[in-house]
Amino acid sequence: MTQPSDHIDNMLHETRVIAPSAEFTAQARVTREEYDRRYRQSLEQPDEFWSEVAEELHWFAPWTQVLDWQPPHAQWFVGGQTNMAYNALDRHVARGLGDKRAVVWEGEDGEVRTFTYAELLGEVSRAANALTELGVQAGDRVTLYLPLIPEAVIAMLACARIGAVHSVVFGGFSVSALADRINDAQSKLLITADAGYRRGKAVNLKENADQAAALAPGLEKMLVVRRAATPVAWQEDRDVWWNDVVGSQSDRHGAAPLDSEHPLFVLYTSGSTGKPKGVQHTTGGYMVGTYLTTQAVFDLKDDDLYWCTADIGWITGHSYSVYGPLLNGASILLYEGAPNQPDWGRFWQIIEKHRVTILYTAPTAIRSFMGHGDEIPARSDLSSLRLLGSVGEPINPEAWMWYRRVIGGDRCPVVDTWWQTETGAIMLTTLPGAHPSKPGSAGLPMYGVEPAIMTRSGEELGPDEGGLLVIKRPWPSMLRTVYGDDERYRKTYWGEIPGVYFAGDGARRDSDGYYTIMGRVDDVLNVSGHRLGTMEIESALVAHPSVSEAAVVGRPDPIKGECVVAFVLTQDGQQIDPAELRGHVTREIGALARPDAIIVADALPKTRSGKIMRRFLRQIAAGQPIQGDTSTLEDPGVLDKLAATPAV
Ligand code: 6R9
Repeated sequence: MTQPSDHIDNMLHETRVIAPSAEFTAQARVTREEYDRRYRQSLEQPDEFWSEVAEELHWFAPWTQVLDWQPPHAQWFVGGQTNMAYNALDRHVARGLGDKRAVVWEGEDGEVRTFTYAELLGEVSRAANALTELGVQAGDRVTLYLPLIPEAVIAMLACARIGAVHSVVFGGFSVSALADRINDAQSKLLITADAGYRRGKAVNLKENADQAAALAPGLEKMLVVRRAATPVAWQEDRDVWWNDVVGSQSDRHGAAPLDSEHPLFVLYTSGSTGKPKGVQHTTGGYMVGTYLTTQAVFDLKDDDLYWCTADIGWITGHSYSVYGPLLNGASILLYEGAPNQPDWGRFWQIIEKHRVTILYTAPTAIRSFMGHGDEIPARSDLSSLRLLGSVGEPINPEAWMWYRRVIGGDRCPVVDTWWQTETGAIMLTTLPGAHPSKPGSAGLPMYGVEPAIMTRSGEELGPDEGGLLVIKRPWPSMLRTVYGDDERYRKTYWGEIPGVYFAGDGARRDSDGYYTIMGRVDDVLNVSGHRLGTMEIESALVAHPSVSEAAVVGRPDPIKGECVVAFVLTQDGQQIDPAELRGHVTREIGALARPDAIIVADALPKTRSGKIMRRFLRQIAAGQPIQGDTSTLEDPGVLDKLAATPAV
């Protein structure tokens, strides 16, 4: 891991402040006074605070202790029994919301499917009965490899309903990425589809699933949703059609009362070293955290139509496309396809057609839209929108301003929400009716979140000093462990700076208490809002027969935030075919990891102890002059040579 300096330079000086409008504040769920009071209560009387929130949800048995903190292991709502799917569905049907729209889904081809809360409960119950019939029991892991279709949400909720632990793998991931995740989680069942639509083409998921299954000896069954009517290979003793086994079940199912700390899901994310980590979340705390943050941050009201554009393969899709809004009884919109299908106006047409009121998307998408000009969104009526959100990476102030002006009509507040797969729920944000926004700055801590900026040695830094973002106390929706590797959990999150949660991001806090995120400090890239470990991409590169060594760094990219730059050494002076190598990385990991630039080198800049100095590679990749102390390098001459080598 590279050692960032203790102080991180502060490059951006943004001074614009945009206050919420009087109209928005007048109707907002949370005012400034309310935030101040509840935030103070959440830190000073955490048990009372969290009990009040949790009591709004249904528990089959009450908890006896709010928090049991045995650092670095936390248990929340100890002894309580609950069920995520019950709270997301049955609870609303029981309070008379059965006929309210839960999910409005639009396929890339324009097909629309709508489910009321009562209908969704029926479908989830059928799927839960089917999973049980297939032999899935509470605690078993189930891998999902699906396009963003209603069955994906139904499958997640069905797992939650019976206490099976879902592990959703993004449908854009490759065979080997899928196989690794099935094996690491020891899943018995894989739920997939024949294909999914992406940019007008049917992408054959079953084919990938078949190849992954061949590499995953523990996998017993494959449940296949028919989405695209594409021909598929079939293994009679293993494969079952969703329609056959789910369609024939009863639409009644009693949700299992589960321990508050019963695992809800595992989601794999990139870390700085080694293979992806299975981030483990549990039931009660995650439920309370996503429930509270969704209503406070998105100012949710009964008549909202809320759209989070994240795929369920990412944490944002878990917490804010599915669980958080359904826990609040909201109507959610889901869209299967690409933002530019058939053209860059698709999102705005969807908003106009369905009258979406809240939009939550990523800076990489916002920058792409911005690059295609103001005229395209201007063609659609966006007047239904009342609130905008951003997540996934730092949003540059110009993109923030564009989002507010062109999409939000200068009327909608913009919330920039900082959080992680590991945090489960939003940690830093402004609340739309309570706080002025500062473009580029995430804002203030959510309830119960106690952040600080520290040096590597644990010294707290003051206002406007850049350092490492840490969280000083446990919170309900935090990860509980790394699946199958608790040591890695201890070391990565609570061992870097002893006693505090280490987020891996650089940040600073201004004199108003607003936090601005300055990007990752570890060897993790953020490409289009998705975390990719440099290690993983390097392993894929060296797995290619003509590559002997590889180093990967990120380069700032106007649209993607960061893009992948690969430095490779060849095996015995072999030729590199760049297209071939890019195809290889796409096959090994997925298209997100595809290098934008490849630099074929004779040597990499290494210290005498053999550590690659990625700091210098980052400068070379960005076309910057070499800065910093090169004296620890074995051969500083390597740098000039690399800088003079054109990328392919
Ligand atoms: C939710 C999610 C987490 C990393 C995180 C940080 C970056 C996310 C951000 C942001 C600046 C924001 N990040 N939101 N950086 N401002 N509003 O994206 O989770 O995929 O685990 O990524 O993303 O670097 O550490 P995940």
